[in-house]
Order: sequence, then structure tokens, then C-alpha cells
Amino acid sequence: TIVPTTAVPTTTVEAAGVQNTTIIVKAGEVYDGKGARFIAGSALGDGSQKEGQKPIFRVENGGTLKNVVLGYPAADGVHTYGNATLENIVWEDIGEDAMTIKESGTVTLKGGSATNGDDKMFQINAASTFKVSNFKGSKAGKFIRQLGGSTFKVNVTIDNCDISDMKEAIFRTDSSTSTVKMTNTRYHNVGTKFIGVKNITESGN
Ligand code: ADA
Ligand code: CA
Ligand code: CA
Ligand code: CA
Repeated sequence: TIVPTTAVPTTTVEAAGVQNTTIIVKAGEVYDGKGARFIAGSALGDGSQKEGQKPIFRVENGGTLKNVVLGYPAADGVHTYGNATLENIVWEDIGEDAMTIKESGTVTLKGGSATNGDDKMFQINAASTFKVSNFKGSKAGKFIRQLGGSTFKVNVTIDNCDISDMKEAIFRTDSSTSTVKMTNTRYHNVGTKFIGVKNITESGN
């Protein structure tokens, strides 16, 4: 049994340890896990490559999720709907994927790390801006993947990150309008850095 590493946050009664329901961070709410670890119960998923698993956290428009650890199994990780801020999130073992942008918005991920994914780390399923900084990503297929076959526009910025051991790419898209700007980032063994991206800006890497 994995128990939370620190005090249980007070936002919900079922707010740490094994989650059999998704924790919802409502519009405008700040959810501070204070370092607690969460894992998925079987009702959410087993963290395999099976599609349709549920997230441990769902962050709604204007919500902030910070200081949480997602342990094994992490099911479908974190889903965002609209603008969302994610701060100091640690994925100890990525599930089907780590985080998915489900609805359009600006998603800002700062600090933390993710590792041990079979395929995608960050999955982008809606037109959006994804800003990731001060983040360490290792051991997955793709650091970022825009939904296969989709042609909406995604603007990705990657700053001050450390990315290593990607089987395929840092960012892969099938959309000719999506862009990436990568700055001050260290990377190693990432396959083909960018696949399908027509508009690439890089400096200080
Ligand atoms: C795959 C799958 C999509 C969706 C996505 C996800 O790309 O084809 O339908 O499930 O994964 O959000 O994980
Ligand atoms: Ca998937
Ligand atoms: Ca994994
Ligand atoms: Ca998924």
C-alpha cells in the first residue's frame, strides 16, 4: 500500500492515496497536494496502454494543481479543460499518458518531472498553447504528441527543460500550423527532435 508522504489536503475527503474517483479541481480553484502521492484504483485504470482510462486529476478552466506526486499506476494521469496551471507535478511512472489537454486553452506546466512512459508523455487533443518550463522528462516515446491526424493549431513552448531518452521525438504533430519554440533546454537521445512541425524556433539549447 502506498500512503501519502505528507498531510492529506483538506479539499476533499478522498484526497490522497488510492483514488477510485477522479479528483476535480474546479474552475478557479487551487489544489495544493503538499507533496502527497496519489495512485489510481482499478476504477480509474491500470496505467497500461489501454485507451479510455480515467485521469486521477481533472483540472477545469482556470484551475491550478500543484505539489502532487502520481505514483504507479497512474491511469490516464491529468486532464485539463481550458486554461490550467500545473506546478511541481511528479509522475513517477507515466500511465497510458501523463497529461492530456482535452479542451482548448493555455496550459502552463512548471517544475516537476515525468518518467517511464510506453508512448506519450503529453497528449494534446484540442487547439491550445502548451508552455512547459523547468521540467525534466525522461523515458517515453514522445515528450509531446498532438492527437494523430488532427489539423488544429497547437503552440508549444519548452523552456529550461531537460529531456532525455525519447524513442521517437520531443514534439510530433500532423498539423502544418502547429509551432514549437524550444529555449535553454538540454536534451539527449530524443530520436528525431521534431516530427511534422513546420514552424520551429530554437535558441540556447
Ligand atoms: C490515442 C487515441 C485517441 C485518444 C488519445 C488519448 O491518440 O487514438 O483516440 O484516446 O490516444 O487521449 O490518449
Ligand atoms: Ca493514448
Ligand atoms: Ca509506465
Ligand atoms: Ca490517454
